[in-house]
Amino acid sequence: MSQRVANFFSDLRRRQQLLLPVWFEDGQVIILDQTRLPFQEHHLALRHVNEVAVAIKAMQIRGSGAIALAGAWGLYLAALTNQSTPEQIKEAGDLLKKTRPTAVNLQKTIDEITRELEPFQGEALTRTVEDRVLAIVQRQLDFEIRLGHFGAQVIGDGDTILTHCHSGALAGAGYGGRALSVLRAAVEQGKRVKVIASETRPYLQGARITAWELGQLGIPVTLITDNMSGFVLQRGMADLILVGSDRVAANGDLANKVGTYLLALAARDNVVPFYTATSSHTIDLSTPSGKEIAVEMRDPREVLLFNGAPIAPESTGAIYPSFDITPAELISGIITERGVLRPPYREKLAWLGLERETR
Ligand code: RI2
Repeated sequence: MSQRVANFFSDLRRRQQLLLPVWFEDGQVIILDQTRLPFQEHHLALRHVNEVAVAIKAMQIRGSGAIALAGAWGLYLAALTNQSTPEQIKEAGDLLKKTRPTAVNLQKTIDEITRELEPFQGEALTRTVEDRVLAIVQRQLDFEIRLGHFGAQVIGDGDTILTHCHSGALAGAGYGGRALSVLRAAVEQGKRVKVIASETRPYLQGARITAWELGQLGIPVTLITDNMSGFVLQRGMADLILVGSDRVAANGDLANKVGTYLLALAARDNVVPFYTATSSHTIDLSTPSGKEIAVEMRDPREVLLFNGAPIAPESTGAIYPSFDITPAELISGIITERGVLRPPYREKLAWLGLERETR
């Protein structure tokens, strides 16, 4: 590993309160195993890109930003392998892209690192991959801080924010990911906020990870089961809804953790603003609408078992779509690193997405 990578992380660590989901140390990708939170802070040391792919698939690292960065460091591992070639790095990228198909950040990050590597070999190849990975990590962190700043405008002093799944530092680059960057920035601006987190069956990202991360930040959090959101909104217990995003289609339709669509419907019925926090990297202009977004279908056993124990008779079937699609017309605003977009979205997203590609 170059001294530059070591310096990069020691500099990141010096910054206050960064919760890093993934980093690189002593020739290994280190991830905080999110399946063990909140009861154990256990780290995995991964030495091969295949191990990184397994960890992403197994949700040991998850969240659209964090899996993109894990994938990036996985490619760096591949590039460090003796006599690796651009073709081998591309193959490693193809393997990583298959792990979680819906979160476009992972796909775009892999493409960005593996594009036009053909002219490079040996140390120049490793160095090129390293340059790209470090630039991506830094950019993602900058995006989080900037989108947090813009998003904090929609948060009022004393607001209670309802969130679903976990869209925080451990799902991103370390500041606050998407949704929790907005809350973190609001608190830094002196606003008092409270959070209601839905548990997010079946992986319980809300109960286990959002609650843990907000605890680290000192932000009060109240847990509800997923089926309590309608009650909470009808009774006026939340001022706004704020979720992350795995992919935003060209028309503004949003793919996010399954259950988000129901929340958005209940938000409209109760006139509660519904926001997603995202970045230009998550806008997918090549996907016209939510209908064309590939939704990851996970193993039904993840629904039929809870902590390894069955919760239904053996003969019961199950499905597990990991995401659902919230139509653009249910979204009050899309928070990005360039500002808060208001409907109609199509032209604004096109500008932001294209502008990013030419930056
Ligand atoms: P970002 C999660 O999926 C959810 O969809 C969640 O909303 C998103 O990733 C994280 O939000 P999973 O990886 O901050 O836990 O990455 O299945 O937008």
